Amino acid sequence: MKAELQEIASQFALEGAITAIDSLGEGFINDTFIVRTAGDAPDYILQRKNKSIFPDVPAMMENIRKVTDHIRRRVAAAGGDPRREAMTVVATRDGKLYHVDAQGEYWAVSVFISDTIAYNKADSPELARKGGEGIGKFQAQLADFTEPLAETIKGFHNIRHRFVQWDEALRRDAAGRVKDLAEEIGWIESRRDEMLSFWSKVEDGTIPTRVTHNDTKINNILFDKQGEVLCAIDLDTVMNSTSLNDFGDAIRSYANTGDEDDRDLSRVGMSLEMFRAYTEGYLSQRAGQLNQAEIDHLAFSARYITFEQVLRFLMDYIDGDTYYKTKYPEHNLVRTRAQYKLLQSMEEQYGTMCEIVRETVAKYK
Ligand code: GN1
Ligand code: MG
Repeated sequence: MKAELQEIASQFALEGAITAIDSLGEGFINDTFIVRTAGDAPDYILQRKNKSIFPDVPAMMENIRKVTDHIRRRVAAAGGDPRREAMTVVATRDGKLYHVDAQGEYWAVSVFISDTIAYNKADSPELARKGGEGIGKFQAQLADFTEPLAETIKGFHNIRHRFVQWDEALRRDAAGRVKDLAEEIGWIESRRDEMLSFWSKVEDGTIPTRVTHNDTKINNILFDKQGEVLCAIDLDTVMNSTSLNDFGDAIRSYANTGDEDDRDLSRVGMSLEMFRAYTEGYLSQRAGQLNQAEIDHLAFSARYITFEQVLRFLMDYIDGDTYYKTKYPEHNLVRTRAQYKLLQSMEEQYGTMCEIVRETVAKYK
């Protein structure tokens, strides 16, 4: 494998000789490596992109290039350091944004930003506030981005589309698991109408479509050693969607007192303190730009995305674990239950969440 990785990495226009290639990170979808180089040259991130999940890797890489070029220009104009505050995609020696290996696998490279930290868990409200600022800034940097973006995964956060997949998964019952999941399936069905009714506001334009990251869990944000946000990474799902998805998905990640796949459900719940901190950071950057419908649905978006995540983990379990990487046979079911506990905790505290959003908007608008 080492020799093959070396061969693949050498297709890209890297500075400096390769000294080592190691596995990196916790992604559920792609395989990620760090390529170390000699001397002053930067290190690099090498990724095998999951082509069964991203059917058009070239279009995805084109999205990422456009968006990171735009951010780099904005950072430079604001007097920042574009090499640290933006992702930089590295092309192959013949100028392509990806390399296809002999097995037909797609590979891509970006510059590794050194002296940074990627957290798997938010351990303080201060970190959550900074994370909120980071995504707020990311959305603000892209507010004037007008180039078309490809839809890299069809209907990614579109619950109407997810319900079509869900109904098919139940009908297929590929792994014969449906009979044992009556309770869990009930969690999804009892919320179908409420979730679709939220989504119809996106469909009719009441809630606008913007450029969004779509995968804002905490380990997709890079912090420097002083705890400041440098930039958002993992831009595979950057697309046009509602900015609420980025807020909701971040709350799902930052404000969970337990782990995404906690077996101990007593650890799982939504921390109002972390919710408040993230909301503060986010709205400090975005309060003036969001319309009233977005503000009115900000708290609900956390329920929406967490519900969607329950559905997606359960659907993958029903399908026989074909989408997410799993570490043990029941992993997707454990994830389903842990995310459902988080959803219930959000539902219980929803009134207070709405109140916090109102107070924070008043402060920053
Ligand atoms: C996946 O790629 P990664 O691990 O950052 C997934 C997200 C899920 C997340 C759950 C393309 O994110 O949508 O919310 O796992 N990405 C894709 O942790 O499906
Ligand atoms: Mg990731």
